[in-house]
Amino acid sequence: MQSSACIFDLDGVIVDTARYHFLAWKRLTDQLGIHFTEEDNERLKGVSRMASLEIILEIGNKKVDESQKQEYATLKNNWYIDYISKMTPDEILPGSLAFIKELKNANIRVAIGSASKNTPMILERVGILELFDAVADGNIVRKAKPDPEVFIKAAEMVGIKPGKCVVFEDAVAGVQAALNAGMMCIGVGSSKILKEAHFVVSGLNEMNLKKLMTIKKDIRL
Ligand code: B16
Ligand code: MG
Repeated sequence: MQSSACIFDLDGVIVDTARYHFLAWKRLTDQLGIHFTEEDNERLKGVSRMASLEIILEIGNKKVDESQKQEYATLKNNWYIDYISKMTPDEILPGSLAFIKELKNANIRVAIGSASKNTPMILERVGILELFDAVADGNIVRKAKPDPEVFIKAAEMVGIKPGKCVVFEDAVAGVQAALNAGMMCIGVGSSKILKEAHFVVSGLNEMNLKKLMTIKKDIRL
């Protein structure tokens, strides 16, 4: 497993920020008179901020101009930042730290590949910014998942070829991005939703190095 890397999506894999995204979007939709449910929120997972806003406006059947869109996205993000600025290390999802530390001890590179522009703040708040060899996020990529750019960038940053990278993802768009990057993908969540992933676990607490090596042996990219 030397000369290989594991790339982790952030929201929904290492921390559960989906509820904060939901609360912030809900504040906006309440203000705009759009009926927005937790089920609708599922469609926003792994999707960039502006693309999420487009989906919400489509749900509400609202047409607004570009400057208004920017204003709405900023409002939502300010509320979201209020929530995440209060996050603590307790919010790291079970098993994540132990698994990442096991990988590092085995000399496997670990990186973040997230759509979120708030990645540095979240990693810093939960105290794990220093743990990663590289952080590729919404601040440095131009194309959103399912485009592979964020994972390709993460691989480049750790100096490992895409075919030697394993991505951990909770969103359908993220799984597609990993496959588009030519990487092995382990879905984190429901196997009914993450059908395209090579293997699915319900959380990183189900992962360890031995299991990863067994899964890798069975998969030909
Ligand atoms: P921000 P991930 C994604 O993060 C979230 O899943 C998605 O819901 C969010 O809209 C997106 O980041 C952008 O986040 O507004 O903070 O830039 O799952 O790719 O880690
Ligand atoms: Mg995610």
